[in-house]
Amino acid sequence: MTTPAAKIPVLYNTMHHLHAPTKEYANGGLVDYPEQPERANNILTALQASGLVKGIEVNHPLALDIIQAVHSPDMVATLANISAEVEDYFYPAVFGVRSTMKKLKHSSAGRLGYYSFDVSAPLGKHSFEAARMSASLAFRGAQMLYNDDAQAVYALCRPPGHHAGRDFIGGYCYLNNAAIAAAYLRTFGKVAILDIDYHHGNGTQHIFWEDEKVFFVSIHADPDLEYPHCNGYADEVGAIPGTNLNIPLPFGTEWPRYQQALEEALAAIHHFAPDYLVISLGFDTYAHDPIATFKLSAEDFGTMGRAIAALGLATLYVQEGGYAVKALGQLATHFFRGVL
Ligand code: SP5
Ligand code: ZN
Repeated sequence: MTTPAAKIPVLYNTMHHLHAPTKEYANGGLVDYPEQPERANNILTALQASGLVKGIEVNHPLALDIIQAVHSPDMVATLANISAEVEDYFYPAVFGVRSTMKKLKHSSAGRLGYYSFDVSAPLGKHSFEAARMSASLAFRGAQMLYNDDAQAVYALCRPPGHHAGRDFIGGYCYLNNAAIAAAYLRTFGKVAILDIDYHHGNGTQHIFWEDEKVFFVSIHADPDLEYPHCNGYADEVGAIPGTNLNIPLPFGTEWPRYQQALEEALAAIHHFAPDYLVISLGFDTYAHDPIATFKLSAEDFGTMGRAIAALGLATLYVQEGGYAVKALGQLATHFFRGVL
């Protein structure tokens, strides 16, 4: 094996441990919360051992005005306030019908439900701080790309972000890390976002729906069958047609079909000719993911990394989902070996 030319900076912070819900609601009962702190630990440990990366700890909480460039200021304030006040995890349960409400009132239960689209993003005492630090990693990565510090940077974000829209949270996501990075980079040029998480990135799509400088492309399980159900269909092409591309795939998709979709996505990105590329990187397309159905192998992630890097673009990799907790280190190692 040859020695890699340059190590990939991996941006991390350990305070995500303080955000650790234990249960989520599913089908009439409670099940273990899949989005656990061990996910990020295992990835970092394996990457450090691989010699492929250079770890950089980021400790700077992201300025609120940078978050508010992407998210509704009232939502950000609501999440911060509720998070600071709660003792145990607070779950949304009443989803006010927006069109019937004159004004959003003070009630925390009313407010959290108003800003939630599902029941899987509970707020604990440190959830907002953790989400804010997670966003800070992605933002720092974007700055590093702009400053030409590296051609590829990995933000090891947790909690994930791609289900969070301008004014909604859900799907284990609070602040849209990839979107915050892309919104910064878009001030310097055109940005493509490629979302390869198993689930459609409905939040990211929402944030850039009307933005012709940001091309959002997502490969994911068909929302007719899979979460988030309401978005991710192929006919969602953006307010300006051609600025949004959804490639939904059937349950059980294996590598040959996935690779076709990836080639289609990469060709569309090449045609858009962006100055920067942001990857919403989910490992839940893995064959043994406990909540998903695709059938990719660890080696396939290496091929994927190589294909993305072959575009030759300055690229920020932002961690999203992936719940085969023990395998994540191995998957990330394959992926970034492919990138290098
Ligand atoms: C960031 C991210 O990957 N969020 C995903 C949130 C998905 N939550 C709902 C999953 C429901 C899927 N049900 C599958 C049952 C498998 N036993
Ligand atoms: Zn996912």
